[in-house]
Amino acid sequence: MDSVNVEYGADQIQILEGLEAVRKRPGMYIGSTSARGLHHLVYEIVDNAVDEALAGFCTEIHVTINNDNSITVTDNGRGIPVGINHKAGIPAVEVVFTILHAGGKFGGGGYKVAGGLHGVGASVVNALSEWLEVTIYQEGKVYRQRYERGNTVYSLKVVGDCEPDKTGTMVSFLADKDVFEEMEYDFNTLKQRLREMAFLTKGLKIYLEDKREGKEQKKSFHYEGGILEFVQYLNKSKEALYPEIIYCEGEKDGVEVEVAMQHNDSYTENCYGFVNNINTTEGGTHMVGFRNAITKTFNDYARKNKILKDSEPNLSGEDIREGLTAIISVKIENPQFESQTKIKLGNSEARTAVDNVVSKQLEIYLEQNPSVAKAIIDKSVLAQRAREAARKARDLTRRKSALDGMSLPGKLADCSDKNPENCEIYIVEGDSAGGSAKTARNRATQAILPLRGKILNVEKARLDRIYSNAEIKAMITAFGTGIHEDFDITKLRYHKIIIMTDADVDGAHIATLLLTFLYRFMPELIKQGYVYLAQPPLYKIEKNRKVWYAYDDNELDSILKEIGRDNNNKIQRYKGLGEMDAEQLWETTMDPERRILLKVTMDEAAQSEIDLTFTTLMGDKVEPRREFIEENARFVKNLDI
Ligand code: TTJ
Repeated sequence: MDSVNVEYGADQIQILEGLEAVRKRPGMYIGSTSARGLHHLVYEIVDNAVDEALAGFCTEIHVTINNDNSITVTDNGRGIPVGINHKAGIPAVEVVFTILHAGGKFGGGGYKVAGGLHGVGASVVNALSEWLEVTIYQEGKVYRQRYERGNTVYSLKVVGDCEPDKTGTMVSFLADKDVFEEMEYDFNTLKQRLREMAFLTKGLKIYLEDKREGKEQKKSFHYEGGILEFVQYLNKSKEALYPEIIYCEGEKDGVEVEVAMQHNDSYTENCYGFVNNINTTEGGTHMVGFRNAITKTFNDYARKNKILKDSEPNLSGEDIREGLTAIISVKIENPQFESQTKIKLGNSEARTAVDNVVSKQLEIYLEQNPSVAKAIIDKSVLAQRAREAARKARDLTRRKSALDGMSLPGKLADCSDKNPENCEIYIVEGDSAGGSAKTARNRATQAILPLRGKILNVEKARLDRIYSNAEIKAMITAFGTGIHEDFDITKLRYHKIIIMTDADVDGAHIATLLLTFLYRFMPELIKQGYVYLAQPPLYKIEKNRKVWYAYDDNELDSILKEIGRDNNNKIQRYKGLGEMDAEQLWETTMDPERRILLKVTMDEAAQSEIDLTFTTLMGDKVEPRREFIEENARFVKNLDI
């Protein structure tokens, strides 16, 4: 063996140790080994191709879920370099796939994603795959290399010829079933992230195809308008306050800034920040810069044009952002992320860059579009008044609860145990079901809060109305957490909040209204896994004094198959919780030993899609809602408990 080979061997050992670390603690690199981690593998590979698109060399990306559950990602970029990387002594492509944290910086331009849960490098995907194959098209040749669990199976080799002008990279991999608890890809999850990617990279065409048997489907995304179309998409189920989308774009101190915004007539703010295409769910300096800019610019404009009198107070940022949908996208060479979760941007130059670009361009826009400016400021003034009224209402309840020692709502049948970890609260639709639930419950640990009829749709009400709504007030006091700036999760009185509604369309609607309230006003409860949906049965089957319950039609079928379909069967379809007596309700829906609870979860990576789900389901426009329900039959089925 000559010395070069010895060195090569030494390198290999180091490489293996690196990837072995990934296999030992996969969670450290991809967040988790659940379904979320599995999907991160795909995003990780796609991010590399998107980087090539951002650098201006790739126009199309294809993502395929193959029938064997492997994934193929193809782009038409320059192709990962196949030449020897002098530092490592192996082809650059092999460096990309076998050396940890070799994010692919070859000194070329473009942005590398350096933070977030992904952006950890293609080698992590390789380490966590049963096999991975990379194919590169360059200068008329097709190169290929294969790895298994991160180990090289064969060195990079030429496997054929291609058209001389064809270039690109193709990566296929099969996630390792020894690593992941969940091996099923969800088409919708990938679809949402890829759609977001396409919005954020204007002009880029992304194709998603599911080739799994029985699940065959395709979807493609291509937005010449980029984030401008993103805002349009997010507002499609709402009434816009003005027809155009305000758009600002510019560069300062190495930070590229792109902002699109439009107000709608709702009362919620939907502003999303992205850094190098990663959703910064905890915000950061770019968002601070954006908020500063719009607060200052609108107040200046309102004063200058006498819409706000000298005697009147400034509009607050919150007032101006009421009903605002905005995308704030920055591209930055070296993003610094704060916080554990790495989704909060820290670079101060991002704040000044966004503030500058938006302030300058928005000021000009408002001068040129006085009717838009007036519509936004009028809405902000109304928001300001509502907020003032809401504050007074809140102060009043605060003072009252201080006086009478935090009185719980009258309708609440509380449990006796005072340790929140043991306690659950059932939010029950209707007084009669509430009555049965009160009789049925375990008084030590189960509290019941009955709500009357339909609860307020918080998507369509201003703060003052929301805070003075009796049902909402009852929930807030029962939970004990307070709300808004008072919210304190450590004061939560129950570690399970269980929504129990009828198993019909109305029940699903009420469940959705309740979830919307929790999502908008107490998202921490959902994020930390305290919120559940009860699952009452749909059918009761009786035969020869024996009783079975079925929770859906399939289950009814299999029970009937088992016990035989004959005239002795008595099948009752429950129309509502009220039809069950207390004992049945306990047996089927409330007994911790026998009941089925659905935990409500949210994929924070898909924040904008969750918002869209609620605004579409709860909004005024019928057409988008119908389309949404058709497209997302599964989600609705989930709600249609
Ligand atoms: C880097 O700079 C020189 C020319 O090639 C650039 C590059 O790496 N391009 C590139 C990487 N295009 N596509 C990729 C890529 C695509 C997939 C699907 C997966 C990975 C790991 C990289």
